[in-house]
Amino acid sequence: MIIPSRPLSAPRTSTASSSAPASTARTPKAFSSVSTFEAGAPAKKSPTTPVPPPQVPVEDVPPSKPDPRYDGLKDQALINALHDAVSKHKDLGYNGARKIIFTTLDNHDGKVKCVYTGKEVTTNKIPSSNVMNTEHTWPQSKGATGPAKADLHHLFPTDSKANSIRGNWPFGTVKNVKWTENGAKFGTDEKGRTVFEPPDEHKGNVARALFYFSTVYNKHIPADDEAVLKQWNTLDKVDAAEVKRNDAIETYQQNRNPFVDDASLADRIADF
Ligand SMILES: [Ca+2]
Repeated sequence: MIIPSRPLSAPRTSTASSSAPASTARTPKAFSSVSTFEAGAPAKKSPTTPVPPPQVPVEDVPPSKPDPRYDGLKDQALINALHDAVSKHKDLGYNGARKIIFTTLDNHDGKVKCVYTGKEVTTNKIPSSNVMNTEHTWPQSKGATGPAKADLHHLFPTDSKANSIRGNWPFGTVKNVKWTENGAKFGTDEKGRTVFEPPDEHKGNVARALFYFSTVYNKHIPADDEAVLKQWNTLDKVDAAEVKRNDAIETYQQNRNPFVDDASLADRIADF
């Protein structure tokens, strides 16, 4: 993969180990438990009627009950509690994760849709990478490696061209458009930063995926990115399809994205 020469997100200096490699590690906590299962997977919910992909946020889903484990917590204390609660999960392996995405998780009536462009492919297997790819919302080149490379909570099907255009650029609001398709945009923002902007209906999903990733894998989100993501978390609220996907992922890897279960958690964290 060609990696544009832009700085990696900085480590959280207050907690990063001085001996940590110059990567994005926030704490020295080893990610040692990823191949284990949480005991007692929760019961599956009843099947729900498939919902069409919303062009605008559908009727808001009532937030699930506040989780008592997070009562009264904010900032790093909340991050720590969330990490302890959800980081343990099954490592599906990258091929395993991709197979799930293209054959069941994001396969609806035999079709898989790009979350950026809306393009669809008809498939019952992992398609050619010339057609559709697996998007790492948190890029592999910025730390989505090992178990993180196969973590379904931040993986989505994307058209190969759009996947390539996004590359490992940060997300942001495009002002000067260099490429656009179906609401997805690539270009520069008002500060001149090169950024990628997903279509409105995927903006909140991106934000909540990155909040999850930051929390589970101890990665810092740069301030410029975080400001936009928090706006998107509010703009594109959790809908039934996102809840259903969170439920389905739990059946595969035995953990949930708590920022989908309760989108207000993100506002209690001043600095991811
Ligand atoms: Ca959405």
